[in-house]
Amino acid sequence: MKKIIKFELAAIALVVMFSCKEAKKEATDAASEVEAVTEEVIEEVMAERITFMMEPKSDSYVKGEVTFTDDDGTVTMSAMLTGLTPGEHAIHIHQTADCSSDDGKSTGGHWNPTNEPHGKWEAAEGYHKGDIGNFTADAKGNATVPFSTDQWCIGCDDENKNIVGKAVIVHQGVDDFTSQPSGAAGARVSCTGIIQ
Ligand SMILES: [Cu+2]
Ligand SMILES: [Zn+2]
Repeated sequence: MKKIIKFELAAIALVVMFSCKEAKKEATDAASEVEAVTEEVIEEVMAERITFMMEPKSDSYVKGEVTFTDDDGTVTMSAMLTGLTPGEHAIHIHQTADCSSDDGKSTGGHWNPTNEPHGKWEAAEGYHKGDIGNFTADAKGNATVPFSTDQWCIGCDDENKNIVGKAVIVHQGVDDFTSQPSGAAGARVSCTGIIQ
């Protein structure tokens, strides 16, 4: 909001500066330019963005930050994690935003509002809305996980899309995309609730 006020002040300042008659047209042009920039900033602020801290579970050291941004119907997730063992791990959205148990099982199973089998994201045989998949941690145990989809939303009325009230879980193991109901990905090593 600070930015918007600053732009409005700039607009007023510009109008005052160019108030003599010859400069009037110039002032109008400058003012409308400032107005356009202000509108752009407002749009940026309106884009829904929520960030959560992931906490270690199952005696792990895995923590980090996950951000969800809803930009015109496309939700982008960006997770930055540390404390992993190097190599591949699974990451899912589970059904309940409750990380209270030490093993992360308080989050329940995979978020699956459409009642499909567990699988690889967008597989023809079906997949859960929480089946994000696997990512790779580097030799230091760090990872960045990018993911984007128009099948999620942040706080909309469509319960088949709404990720609010669910949880993000990182696993010690790898999702095999075939074992039911959750890909046999092993212990839940990091957790956060998605709350608005
Ligand atoms: Cu999982
Ligand atoms: Zn699943």
